[in-house]
Parts: sequence; C-alpha cells; structure tokens
Amino acid sequence: MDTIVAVATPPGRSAIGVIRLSGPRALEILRTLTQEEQLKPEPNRVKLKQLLANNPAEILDYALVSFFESPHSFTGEDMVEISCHGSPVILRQLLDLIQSLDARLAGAGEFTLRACKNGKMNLSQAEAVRDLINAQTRAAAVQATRQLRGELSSALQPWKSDLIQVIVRLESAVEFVEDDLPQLQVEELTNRVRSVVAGVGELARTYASGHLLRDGIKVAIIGRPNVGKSSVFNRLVRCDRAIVTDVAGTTRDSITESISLRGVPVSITDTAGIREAEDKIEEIGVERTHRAIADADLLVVVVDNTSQLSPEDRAVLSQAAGATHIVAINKCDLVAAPGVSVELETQTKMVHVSALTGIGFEDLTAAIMEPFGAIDAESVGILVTDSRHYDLLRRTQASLESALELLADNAGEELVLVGLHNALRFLGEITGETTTEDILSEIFKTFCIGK
Ligand SMILES: Nc1nc2c(ncn2[C@@H]2O[C@H](COP(=O)(O)OP(=O)(O)OP(=O)(O)O)[C@@H](O)[C@H]2O)c(=O)[nH]1
Ligand SMILES: [Mg+2]
Repeated sequence: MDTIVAVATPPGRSAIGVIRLSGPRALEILRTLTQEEQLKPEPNRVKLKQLLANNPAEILDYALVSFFESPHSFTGEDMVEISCHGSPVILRQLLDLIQSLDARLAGAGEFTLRACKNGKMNLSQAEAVRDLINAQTRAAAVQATRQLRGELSSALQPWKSDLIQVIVRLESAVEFVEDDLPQLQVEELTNRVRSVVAGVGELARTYASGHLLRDGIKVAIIGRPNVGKSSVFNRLVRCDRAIVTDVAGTTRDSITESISLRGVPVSITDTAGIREAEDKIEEIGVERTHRAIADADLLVVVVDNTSQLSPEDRAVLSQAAGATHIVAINKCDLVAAPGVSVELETQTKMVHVSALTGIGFEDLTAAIMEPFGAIDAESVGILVTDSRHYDLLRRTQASLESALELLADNAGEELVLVGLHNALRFLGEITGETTTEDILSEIFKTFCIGK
C-alpha cells in the first residue's frame, strides 16, 4: 500500500492549513520533515514541531503535528496530520516536499475509501461523510450525521438476517427434502418475506422528501415587468440583493441566491420581466428567464394586484401552466383592481402577498414547499437521501415481490432463491459488502480531495 497525502483544508489563505498523510511511510516522512530521525511521537497527541526543508536546512514553518497509529486512525493506517499556517505558499512547498519523499497525492475521497476498505466504516457511512461535508442546511447535516452513526445500516440489518434465515430454510429444503415444503412452512416464510418487503418499501418512500434535503429545489420567480418580482425575491432571501425601481425592465440578468426553507436548501432565481424585448440586452435577459424556467422545479408567477391581468400576464401564466407553479398576487397592501383574483380562481395555488409589508410571506413559503411534501428531518427517523440507496431499495423490493409470487405459485425453491439472493445482494450494496470495485471508484469520485 502506498502513502497518500493531501491538503484537507479549502484552497486559499486561512489561519491554519491541514495536511494529511496516510500509509506505511507517514511516520518516516514526518521524521524527515522534522529532521528528527528517532522521533517516536505519542499517538493521538498534538506536538509543536519545526518543519524543515531538506538541504540546506531551512525552517519552512512551525506546525502542530499529530500521529495516529494503525489501526486506531480514521483510515486504519498510520496517519499524520500537520496543522501549519494556512499560507498557500507553505502548503504548496510542504506538499511538494512530501511527494518527493515517496508519497503520492490522494485521489478524491481516497482517505475515506481506505477507511472503508479497512473496515473502519461501511459504504453508507462513508457516503454520509461526504454528505455531511456537502450539507447545505442544518436538517441535511442532521440526516448525514444519523447515517454516519450507522442508522441506515442498522435499519437494514434485521431484514438481512430475516432473508438469510429464509434462504437457509429454502436451501436445506432443496438439499434434503424430496417433497415440497409443507404448507405451514411456506406460509411462515411468505410472511417473513412480506414483512421485509413492507419495511423496505416504507424506507424507500422516505426518499421523496429525503432527496430534497440533499439536492434541494430550484425556484424561479417570473412575471411581466414591474409586478414586483425582485421585491418578492429580496424579501424571500432576506437581503436587498436585486435592484428594485419603478422602471419596467429593471432586472436585466437572472440572479440566484440560496436559502433554507424548513431545512430544505432552496435556490431562488429572480428573472428579467417577460415581454417583447426593447433592446439587445433585454432580449438576452428574457432568454435567460426562459432558461431559468426550464431549469426550475417550481415557478412563482408574480402578478400585480392593482391592475387587471394584461396580455403579458396571460402569456406568462400560460407558459407556467405546464409546470409546477403557484401565483403570487403582489402589492396587496394597495387597493385591488376588480376581478384579478376571480379570474385566477381557476388557476393553481394562489397566494396574496405584499413584498412591501411582508404580508402573506408565511403562506408563500408554505405554498412553495407544499408540492414537495412535508419534511421534519429532525423528528422523523432516518430518511433515504441518496439516489443510489433508493434505487437499491427499489430493486430489493422488486426481487422480493417476484420471489413471493413464485412462492405463491409453488414454483421450485431454486427459483424463489434467485430473487432472495438478489435482494440480499442489493441490500449489501448499500453498505458496501457486495459492491464491486468499479462502482466503489465511481462513488468515491464524488468526494472531495483530502477526505
Ligand atoms: N406598494 C407596493 N409596491 C411594490 C410592492 N412590490 C413591489 N413594489 C414596487 O413595484 C415596483 C417594481 O418592483 P420590482 O421589484 O422592481 O418589480 P420587478 O417585477 O422586479 O420589475 P422588473 O425587474 O422591471 O421586471 C417598485 O417601485 C416597487 O417598489 C408591494 O408589495 N407593494
Ligand atoms: Mg426585477
């Protein structure tokens, strides 16, 4: 096994920059860096050390170094962590020096991959490390931590043991019994498999809300010019981000900001008002609006409470009709023009708001989240957040269902066993016991370097 190295802190200047090493040469490299040939650092302790460039001896930095001895480290190998000053120059020099001492740059997620291979954590826990680092909201972080604690793997464990027991029974029937299984046993096995199917199905269904925590949703605010899109946007992102004026056509370019709504990361885009463009810049702006519309999971169509719906409003509304959308009737602090709400009544969800006073914004955020279902990430059990896990759960479910059908049709045990073995393999792929090398390397490509 070779020794790997990476900078574990983000690029750029910072108070501290951390370099990590893992592998059999980690300690030897630390000895060379400190020029203390006999150095025997006490594991899991932090020491202040001079780091020196080889020849002529030149002090590179004073750093806090720690040594974690195999197998009691994150990766399970010997590890060294060097917390030096966060200067990109120092980090670069150290990294070059360490590489010249026979360590190579780590690939994305390679430390965690090694942790996985050395049995320090299973695959779904490794993925939780990545998700925790990438979490955009507190609720997403809570879910990742639960998965890191092993809650997903423990949820799967009883189903795996149930399936193994059913498999053992059927296999012994294949080997030792000439006749078919007695009806009583078939019923018992069927019930067991059914309860696994139900459990797996229930867990898979949590993906509908779970994936939102990880992937978030995209919302675009659209409408004709001057209805108050940018004002609504500013209030939603709680910041005076977009320019607001009474000139129609103020917003020229799309602007996106991310916020957290009920624990879900929501990226909100303010767009240029849709109308027949008056100049080249506006034309490009409107084109970008159309792109934002195509990209969005939900559209908020803003209309102006103080005027009748114009042909421009109607054009926007008919454009939104094919997508998930809600209508925000803005400026409801002012006197309403007759008939706007009545005309919209037949449309989808409608909310009265005033970007000026903030009236109706509770309802607006509730309406934005409504199509995506309720999530209360902190009080519910573990949620499936990863599409890979979801896919494997669905495949488990399908294999078990087909096994159940065969069992009901009195098909041979061998046939039933195929489905059961497949299901067990799919569950094992979630935690990595039965994951192939190339799938592993695909998964770890989505990690950051240094983790
Ligand atoms: N009274 C009142 N005025 C509002 C409200 N929302 C926006 N306005 C005013 O309406 C005008 C247009 O607001 P913007 O937010 O710039 O409208 P927009 O839809 O982004 O306009 P464009 O970017 O030009 O398409 C400004 O003068 C705002 O102050 C509101 O709720 N009540
Ligand atoms: Mg605007």
